[in-house]
This record gives sequence, C-alpha cells and structure tokens, in this order.
Amino acid sequence: MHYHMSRLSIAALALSLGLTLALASGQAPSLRTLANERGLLMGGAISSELFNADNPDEAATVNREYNAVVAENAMKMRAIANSPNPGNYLFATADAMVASAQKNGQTVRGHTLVWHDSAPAWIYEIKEKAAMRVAMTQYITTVVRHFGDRINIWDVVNEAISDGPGNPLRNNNPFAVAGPDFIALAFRTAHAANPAARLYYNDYGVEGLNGKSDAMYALVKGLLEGGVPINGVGFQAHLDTNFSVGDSGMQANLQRFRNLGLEVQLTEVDVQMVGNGSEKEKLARQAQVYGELLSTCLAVKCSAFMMWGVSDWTSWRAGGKPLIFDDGYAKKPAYGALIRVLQMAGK
Ligand code: 9MR
Repeated sequence: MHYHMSRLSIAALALSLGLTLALASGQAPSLRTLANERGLLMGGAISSELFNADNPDEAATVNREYNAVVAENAMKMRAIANSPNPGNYLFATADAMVASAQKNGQTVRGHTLVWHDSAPAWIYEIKEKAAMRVAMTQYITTVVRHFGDRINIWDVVNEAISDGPGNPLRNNNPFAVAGPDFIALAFRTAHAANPAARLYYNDYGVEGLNGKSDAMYALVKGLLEGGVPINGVGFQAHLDTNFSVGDSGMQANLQRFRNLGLEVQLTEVDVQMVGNGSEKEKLARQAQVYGELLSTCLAVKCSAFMMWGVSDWTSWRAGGKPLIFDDGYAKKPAYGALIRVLQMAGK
C-alpha cells in the first residue's frame, strides 16, 4: 500500500511538474505527443474536409493531435471500384490522404477491403462462387499492392457477423457467394499481397461481453486454428453516454482476444451525448466514457485508439456531438480526459 501511494505521489509530482513546464513554455502536450511517447497509435478518420482550404482547422487539428489516420470512406470498395468496369480503380482521393499522412508522419490504417455495406453494384451481380472468388482476389490484391508498404494495417473484413439471435454471419453479404471460407480467403489474399501488413477483423457492438462478441471470438479463434493470417481485432466502439465500460465487461472481453495472441485496437470510437441533463453534465459524462475507453484499451495493451472523425460537425452522426472537438474545433472535456489518461498511464 505504502509502495503504491509513493508511486502515485511521484506520478502526481511528475505530472504537475510536466504540466508546469508545459505551461511555462506555453505548450500544452498534444494527444499525439503523449501517444508517441507510449507507442500508441492515436488518431481518427479523415474525410475530404482535410483538403478544404476554407476550413484550415480540420488539417491543423488532425496534424497536431493524430499520429494515425484512417480514411472515413475513400478506401471503401464503393469508392475505389465503383465503376461498372470492375477493372477500373479510382485511387486519387485515397492516395492524396496517404500522401498527406506521410508528409505529416502519420501511420495509415487501411479501411476496409471486404464489407457488404460498401460493395459496388457489380459485386451484387456476381452469383457464381468461382467468379466471386476471382473478383475478391483481384480486388484485394490490386488494392493492397497499390498501397504497398504505405499501409501496413488493414481492416480486411468488416462487420461480417449478424446482429440477430445466435449471431451467425449476416445473410445480406454479397461476398458469401464465394463460399463459407470467404473470410479466410480475404485474409489469405491480403497476406499474399503484403506479407508485412497487420490484418484485422473489425466490427461494432462487440465491445463488451455479449452474444455478438462471443460469436466474434469463435470466428477469429476458428481462423487462427485454421492457420489463417489474422493479426488483430478492431472494436469499433460507436457508443453513447449510457454505455458503461465497467458493466459491459469490456476489459475482460478485450483481454480474451489478447489471450489468443491477437492485437486489439479501438478503431472507430465516438460517444454520442444522449439523455437528459444539462449540456455540462452530458459533456462530463462523455468525457468519463472516453477516459474509461482509453484506460481499458491501455490496460490490455491495445495498439491503437482511433476516433471516427475529427470535429462534431463533420461526424457521421453529428446530431449526437460524439467527438472530442466541438463544431468550432475547440477541445471538449473528453479531450482533456484522454490527455489525463495518457499522462497517468506512464510511458
Ligand atoms: O462514417 C461513414 C459514413 O460517412 C458512410 O456514409 C458510411 C457508409 O460507407 O460509413 C461510415 O463509416 C462506417 C465505417 O466505415 C464502418 N463502421 C461503421 C461506420 C459508421 O457507419
């Protein structure tokens, strides 16, 4: 006990000293600096807003605070291969994002290769197993090779598990035409195209211990046992202020995936403000959830904490003001919560 207390007070002293120095030099530490010191990828989804010259705050915020970025939409199949000619690939927006990330020293997460939601119309027209296997193989190989070592983390398969009872694989997935091993096929193909890339299965609603996370556990365990090259699991974490990190069993859930030898990342964090209470109370609750998500992530030695956007106004669910920068790019209490968790976590 005594030992712990003294460690805590040393940490508190170091923290206040660090803060004093930072304040004295007029510089508050950024998320990016603190995450770098801890070897954590910390960042978020970027959109074309990054290139909007009328909104310099977007790029300034991304480059000041994020050491990692992910394209919100530009690397989806519907963006890259939407042409009715399946051989026609559109990489311009995605390439511009990768170039910006490289210039700013940021790691890029690739999102996402196989996802029912972003499949172009021509994929739905393929009804033959062999033809779907060819289409998937060509698409994954072309995209992963195109980015080469510029992208070394890929969400290979996204949201394949159903939300229904029993949580089998969803039945509205056009790629399932390729056969029951279509997930394994996707991972094997991505691995062949870039053997150095870390390959992820990514899904939502799987943060806590529940039926869907049980189904995901069974899925990835089966993949590992079949020798499929999967390196990690992405937990999206699209949540709201009613979510209780503690009650959900999130730490035990993440840990069971770590115990399989997999990496764990929070990939699309956002926390909508819901319920009654004053704006101030809701912001405080949001900050609490953000802080707990990050400390839980760090407790299982996660490798990334990625948020789904930058400022509230460009969020896919802007009404819930789910991010850590407000409409004017000012830091919300949730930002401060993340800073504090990183500062307390040690290096
Ligand atoms: O935020 C994205 C939104 O702009 C797109 O219209 C939508 C469909 O492509 O996808 C959203 O991002 C999703 C992500 O790719 C996968 N997980 C759920 C995200 C929110 O819907």
